[in-house]
This record gives sequence, C-alpha cells and structure tokens, in this order.
Amino acid sequence: MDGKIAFEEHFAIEDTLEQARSFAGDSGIWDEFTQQLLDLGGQRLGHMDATGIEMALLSLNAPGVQRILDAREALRVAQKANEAMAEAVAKHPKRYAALAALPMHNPDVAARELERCVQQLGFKGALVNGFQQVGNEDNAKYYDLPEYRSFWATVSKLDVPFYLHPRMQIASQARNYDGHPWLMSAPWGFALETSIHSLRLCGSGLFDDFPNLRICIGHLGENIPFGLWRIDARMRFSRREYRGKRPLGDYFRDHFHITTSGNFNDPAFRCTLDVLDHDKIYFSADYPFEKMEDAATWYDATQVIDEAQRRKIGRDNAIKLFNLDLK
Ligand code: GRE
Ligand code: ZN
Repeated sequence: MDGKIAFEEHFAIEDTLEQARSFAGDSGIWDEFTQQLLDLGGQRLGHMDATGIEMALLSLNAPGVQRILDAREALRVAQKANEAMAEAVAKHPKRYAALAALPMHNPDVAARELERCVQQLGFKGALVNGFQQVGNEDNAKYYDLPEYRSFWATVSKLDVPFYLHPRMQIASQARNYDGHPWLMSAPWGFALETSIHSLRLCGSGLFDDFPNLRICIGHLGENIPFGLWRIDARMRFSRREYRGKRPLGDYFRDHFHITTSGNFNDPAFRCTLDVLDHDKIYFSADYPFEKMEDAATWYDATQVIDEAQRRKIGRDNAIKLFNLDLK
C-alpha cells in the first residue's frame, strides 16, 4: 500500500545515542543502528520510498530525556532534539512531521516546551519514554500523579496526542528480573512497564478531568487488549483507590490509540481489532529497531483486514489523529 503514515519512528542525537547501545546486544548491529538513528536524510527516506511510507512522524530514541536525572540538562537535550526534528521537517515537509521530546521533571517546564514545539515549530504532539527519573536513579515519576494535572491541562488545551513509549524498569527496583536481563526490555518488560503506566492513567481520574486527551501506545497495545476484559471483570471485586468514575475499559477504549509498531503479527492484530474501534488503530514501524520492510510487508499483505480498512489504518486515521495537511 502506498501513502502509509508511521509515527513511532525514532532518531537520536549524539547526546542520547549511547543509550540505545545496550539494545543492540551482542548481535553486532550497533554500527548499523548508530547510522540509522542519526540519519534523517537519504537512507531513511529511501526505506520509506521502498516500503510505501509517505510520511514519518519522528521522535527521539528511548529512554532519551526520561533517563536524564538533572532537570536543566534534560531541557537542554530535549530542545536540541526538538530543533533537530524541526530542521528535518523544514527540509522535507512532505515526508516528516515531529513529536516533541519533553523533560518531565517539572510539569510546567514540560508544558511550556510542548507549547513551544506545537505553536512555534508546528509539531503534531509529544512522545515521552515512560516515567521520568528525577534527581537520582531510583526516583521515578509517573504522569498520573496529581502534580502532572497542570501538564495535562496544556496537552488538553493544545489538543494534541501524547505517545507513551516504552522504557525499561529501574534495575534496582526490578528484582523479579534478577538473572534474566533479557526479559527486561523489548521482549516483555517494555510492554509491562508501559501497560502499567497506561492503566495508572486510566485509574487516576485523569480522563474525567480532561475528556479530550488522546494517548497513543505502540506494539499493538502493549498486551492490554488481551487483558482488558479481565481487568474490568476482576475490578468488580477489587477497586481499592481506583479513582475513575467509569469502568477502566471505558477509558481505555475512549482515550487510547494503538499502533502496529514492532508487532507484525496477525493474532495480536485480530485481538486489537476486536477490542478497539477501528478509528483508533494505526500502522507504524518502530524504525530503526524494526525494519520498515518487515512492518510494511506484513501490513500490506495481512488478510485480517480488507482493503478499505488497510487504507484507514495505514493512512486516513493518522491524518485525522494529527490533523495532517494531507488528503
Ligand atoms: C523501541 O523503540 O520500541 C525499541 C527501542 C529499543 C529496542 C527495541 C525497541 O527503543 O523496540
Ligand atoms: Zn519505539
């Protein structure tokens, strides 16, 4: 399919590049990742051309700004990344758009940077890599905390999507992974971390306060669609400190938007299609951690959707979500 739009597509600046090294493992592909992460030119556009991806919404690699403990340094790096994206978009306005990197130490600083990116640089939303580490390694801030309500008020006012992207748990707080570091990142831990953060947002009353918030998550929903019925079923018995007014599933189905990033797989796609409104499902790749070729080869051929749905999920839904200036 031509004309696809993808929006979990990462790049790095020198300041954040090293963070991605551990994900390359022993596979000897670090040099290739380095080059692909830093490139916002010919090579990336070449892959997009070859796979029918017309537009990519760029974002900074994980954990990025979220693992920088110092608030001022985090703002500096976020702004540098945002400027780099703005420059790439200016050069290739028909091929790129951008999702802002945000320092989340201070909700008001985060809100101001988002406002600057959206209003002055034309960004389409934000992509944040899970909880923010603040001051010391062990201090993790989740965005359902009451102090972040002022930040969400700005997201709501700007009316732009917020992509909650995975990161790893803090190793010292993750005893359940002892002896199994392979389990902590993309194979399982990413989804666990991001799903819990997503469910915390649902259970915090956030969406009662701001009914227009739109949260994007990747990897066909970080395992939540598969578990959603059971969450509501069991919460009939256990709702301690649940602060939502409605059942959790209602918030998830109303406020969450799910991409195919890094999960090119029919059974999981079927489950997501069964659980969510088809207006809230989108194609994405997760480049360079996934090959655009793998994403597109699967997506273009999967028989789980018909041609009209392929068009919608591959393109039209994203145009609406981000209010893109495309037909
Ligand atoms: C991702 O962005 O989803 C990702 C990484 C690193 C490794 C694997 C992966 O940031 O899927
Ligand atoms: Zn990703």
